[in-house]
Amino acid sequence: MSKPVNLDILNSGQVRNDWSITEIEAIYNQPFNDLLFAAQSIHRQHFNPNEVQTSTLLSIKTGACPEDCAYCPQSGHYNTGLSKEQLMAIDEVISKAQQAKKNGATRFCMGAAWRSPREKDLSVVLEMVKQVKSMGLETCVTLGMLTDEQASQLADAGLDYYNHNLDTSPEYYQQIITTRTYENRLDTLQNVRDAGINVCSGGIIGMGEQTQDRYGLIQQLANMPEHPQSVPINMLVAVEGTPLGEVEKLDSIDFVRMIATARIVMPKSYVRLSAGREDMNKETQTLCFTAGANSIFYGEKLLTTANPEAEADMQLFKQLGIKPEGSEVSAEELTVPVPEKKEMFYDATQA
Ligand code: SAM
Ligand code: DTB
Ligand code: SF4
Repeated sequence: MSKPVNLDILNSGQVRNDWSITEIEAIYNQPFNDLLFAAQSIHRQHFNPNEVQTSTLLSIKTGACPEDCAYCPQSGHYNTGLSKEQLMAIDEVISKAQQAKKNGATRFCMGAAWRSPREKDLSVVLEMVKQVKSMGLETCVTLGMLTDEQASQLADAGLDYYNHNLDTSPEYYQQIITTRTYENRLDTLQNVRDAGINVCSGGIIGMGEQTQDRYGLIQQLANMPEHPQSVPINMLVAVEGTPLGEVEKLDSIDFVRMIATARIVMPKSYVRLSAGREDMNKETQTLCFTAGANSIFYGEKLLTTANPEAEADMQLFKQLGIKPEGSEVSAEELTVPVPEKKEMFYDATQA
């Protein structure tokens, strides 16, 4: 029989790497107001509660990915109407990074639909990292699996963060991806950590998983040798043509519970309210900030799907008195002009 849990101790904000499923389950399922109070109290011990970090995403190589991730519009295994693109030119990436900086983002994240980078592609990405960093932006890339050698090359180029998600629990994982294993993912994260790069790792909820799988994902992240410095919690963006295109929509309270649980068990990590905001009202997003989310993807596009307009985010920040972290200007001063015509891009959810 497992030990009875003491919620006061679990909610106290100790930094631990030995969380049991029973403990995580107890945190996640406690009365909502207690959960929010604990998460917000812990959040305040380590962060300014009125600041949110802003990262802008760019897909530098889109589509035709050899992996079969069931949620992903970019997998070559499914027909989502997305056309295959070449690796973007360095100049184009730099001009997107300049725009992101002008709009107030402090981190620029570049994503590529690869199983793992080929040497000649990696050398181009290394140059992108160097140039984006020299503009005074933090850098993040997500390129699939990495060897230790590749991780060292990225570290030498000055990369700040590497994003590689565990996505779900080890048990549910087999239902979602068959072309690479959970172990492969943990190995890549180990290589990134060993190279001294900050780890950005989280997952997706709303993929038809049981709540048990959410506890399992949190347990895997929180019991790593070091908590990931950044933990993106994505709500599935259901894309027609993928195996998860028709999955039932997640309840927003469950999403907030997940954010709060991540905050409580990983007190010092940035918890990112990630994909899925386009489908959330401002009240749900506000609850996520109260629950300890302190990072967002900022800018009208994620990788291939839509994200709220920068203007709408700044409007919400102003209403809430939130300042974009590290930005030289407050949300009050920051005005992002709404483009007359929204820049045209392929939105995989609108195929
Ligand atoms: N190919 C690389 C990889 O998988 O490591 C990098 C890009 S991949 C798109 C980055 C992450 O985006 C995935 O691990 C997944 O967690 C998230 N993601 C992809 N499609 C999504 C969707 N439809 N809804 C929510 N999150 C998604
Ligand atoms: C993460 O956890 N979420 C981002 C980022 N890391 C790379 C990606 C979300 C992708 C959503 C679907 C799309 O736009 O293609
Ligand atoms: Fe490829 Fe990454 Fe999409 Fe999986 S999540 S199909 S690895 S781009």
